[in-house]
Order: sequence, then structure tokens, then C-alpha cells
Amino acid sequence: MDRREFLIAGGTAMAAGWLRPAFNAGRPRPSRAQLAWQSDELAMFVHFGVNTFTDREWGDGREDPAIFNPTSLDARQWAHAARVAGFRAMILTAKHHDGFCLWPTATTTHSVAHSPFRNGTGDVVREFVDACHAEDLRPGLYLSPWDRNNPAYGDSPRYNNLYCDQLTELLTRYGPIAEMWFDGANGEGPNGRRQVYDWPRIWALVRKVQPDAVMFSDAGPDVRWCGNERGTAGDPNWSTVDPSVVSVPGESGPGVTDMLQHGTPLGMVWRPAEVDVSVRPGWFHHAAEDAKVRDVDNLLELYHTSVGRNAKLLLNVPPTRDGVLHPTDVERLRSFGERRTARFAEDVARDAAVRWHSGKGSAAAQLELPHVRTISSIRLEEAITRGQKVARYAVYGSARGVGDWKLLSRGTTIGYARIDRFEPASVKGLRVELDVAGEPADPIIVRAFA
Ligand code: FUL
Repeated sequence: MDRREFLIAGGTAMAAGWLRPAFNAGRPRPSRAQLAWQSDELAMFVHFGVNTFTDREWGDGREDPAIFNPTSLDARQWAHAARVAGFRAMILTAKHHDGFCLWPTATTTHSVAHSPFRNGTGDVVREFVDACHAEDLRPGLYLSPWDRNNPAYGDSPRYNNLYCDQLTELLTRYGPIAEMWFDGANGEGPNGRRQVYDWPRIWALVRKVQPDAVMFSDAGPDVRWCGNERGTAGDPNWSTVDPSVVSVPGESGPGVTDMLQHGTPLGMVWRPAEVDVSVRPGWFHHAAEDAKVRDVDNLLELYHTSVGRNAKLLLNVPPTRDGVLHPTDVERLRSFGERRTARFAEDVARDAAVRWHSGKGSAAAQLELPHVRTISSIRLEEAITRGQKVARYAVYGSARGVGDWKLLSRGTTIGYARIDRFEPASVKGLRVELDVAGEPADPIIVRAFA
């Protein structure tokens, strides 16, 4: 534990009326896999498939595999661009709603094996996973349950078997998969029938074959959708949920979006939020959107409204028909990485002397910097290995070191990370006041940036 961590004990969260009075001893904490997932902070999403060639967002399943022909596919280029920008994981659409499989599956002929790609001997999932390893990224896969091509879809037991066979192929052929990504889309199949997915079976299969993978969906079970595709986690954002609010992916109902956005204060299950958003208007590449790639300011904003709000950012960057990322997207990724690195390069509170106070109903950390510094941003971190506790906080700065405190920012939850920006202020002293619920508080980390 470094010097900037300190214990804040005995605070209360009574001011926050929506909190229950105290944590119980069994409060949820992240698993090893959930911790690893969150500390990636940034993952890149890769939407690629027949839609790339038809210029559509949702294929109807009647695409001819012959259209899939990325002549210069280079997964290493995707992975390198992600790595350079500071991303630590990457997730590929192994199968989207159109049912076209990017790996040579035994379950259907609707796959790369029946396309001109590498003369029918190609395997995009393999190239993707190899590229992840080469660039030190953790691989994840999206296997859409909705399948508009497969004739078994809608014959629920039959399709569930086939879907589990597809999952088994993906989870047994390619080594460790860090994240399995599921959505709740559940439209009609080619025969007009609706499918009833067997989620307990699907989840149990993943858990059994790859116990270290996290599973994403509206209903987790390990990490949850943040409730929108705009790139913003809720504020507050608890990593805990009441799992009865959304028990299967795709469920709608009162309170669902609210819960996905904010979590449940002191909820009984640890299920942190993932923010999926595209760098372009669409999820798949469309040449018509080449001038609509988010700029660097916009990407930094996304970083603040996701990672800076206790969530993970899953930023989609779709390859073109050639099978490479567009130069504009590559450039934006690189600048995003550079701007972030420059912004957070020097933690001016690193050598601060830290004192902490705790008493009945209040807890505060006080830092004294070696010199007066101008700061405009602060990053707070809870020790989430012991759960999430802070319900409210306020940050004050003092130009003299102590006394004459001026409010710099205030907010609700912290969790893994909370990043605030404010008008530049000259400070020698920093004071962070916390409301924690009930029990003794745990170490928090305070970082400050120019
Ligand atoms: C949704 C899909 O319907 C979209 O096409 C996209 O893949 C998005 C990330 O998830 O459920």
C-alpha cells in the first residue's frame, strides 16, 4: 500500500437518504476476474462481418458468404492501434445477428469457411486472438444469441444446443477468453419464430469451460450493460446491483434503465458497469461515415463519463472492407492515447504528506503538497477489493496548505475511479471529505493533476 492510501473510519452516509443504514458483513466484493476486467479500464470493440460488405448495421441472415472477402485483413493492425492508445482488451463480433460466423464452425455452413477469405481456409477469430496475444491485449468475444440465418432459431431446444456448441467451439479452441459478450436482442428468426434462450445453461457453460472469463449482458452475471450506447455511465454509479431487477438479458420494465445506469446502492451482487459506444455513428464501418469519427475532445469526454465514473469503456472501432482500421480512426486512437497520457502524466499529489481524520459522522483525508501547484483535475480511488462504500464526497483546496478551504468538486460514488475536472486552482493543501456507510472505511487513493 503506498503512502497516499489511508484509512477513513466510521463515516456515515446518512445524508444520502437512499442508503440503507449500514453495510452488512456479507457485502459484495469483486472476483479476481472482475478486478482484472475493471483494471483494464479501456477495451476496444471490433464489429466486423458481412455487414461490413453490405453497408448495413443489421444483416437479415440471407447474405451470401461469398461477399465476405477482406483482402488485406490485418488483425495485428487493429491490436496495435488499440495497444498504442492504452487499451488493454479487445472484443470481436465472432457472430452478429446475421448469423455469419467469423470462425470455421462445425455448426453451420454460414461461415468464413464458405467465403473467399483466405480461399475458405481463414479463421478471423484465430487471427484476432493471435493479434491480441502479440500486442498484450486480453481477448473477448461477442456471440449474438439472435441469429437471423440459422434454421434452428426459434426451435428453442434445438437452437440452444447449437448455440452452446458454438460457444464451446469458441471457448475451447482459442485459449483464455477474458470476456464473453452477450446482448439481449431477440427478434424473429428466418422462419418468423421467436427463440427462448436458455441463459442459465449458457452462463453455466461459460463458467465451467472458462471460469476466469467475465460474462457481460444487461443481466451480467459478472458485468452489466450501462443502459445506453451514448458513452455515459450513471452518476452515482454503484458497482453493486439488486439482481432481481434484470434477471435475463433484454428484460425491460420499470427501473431497468435506472438500475443499469446507477447500480443499486448497497446491492447484494457485485456487477460493475461497462460503457459500450462507437467511435462512429454506426457499429460497422460505412465509408459514408468516414468524416464522422469522434474527435479527440469527444473521446476524452467519453473517458471521463465512463472510466471517470467507475465504469469500463468499450470503444468500438470497426475495420473497413479491406480488413484494417481506417487511417482516421487509427489517428484518433493514437491522439486519444497521447492526450490522456499527457493529461495524467504527473500526479502532483504523489509526494504529499497525508493525514486522515475520522470521527462520528465524518471522515476526511488531508494532503499537504511539497509546493504550491495548480491543479484542475482529481482522481479518487476506493479499495474496491473490500467493496464499494463511499456515497458522497467533497474535495477542497487550500492555497496555504491548511485552512481557508475552497470547494473544488463534489460528487456521489467513487468506486474503482472517480475523475473530476474543475477550474484551475493553486493549492498546497487538499482535503477530501467522505460519507461512507456505517462500517469502518477502507483506504482511498487521491491523485491530482495540473
Ligand atoms: C446491440 C446490437 O443490436 C448492435 O448491432 C451492436 O452490436 C450493439 C453493440 O449491441 O445489441
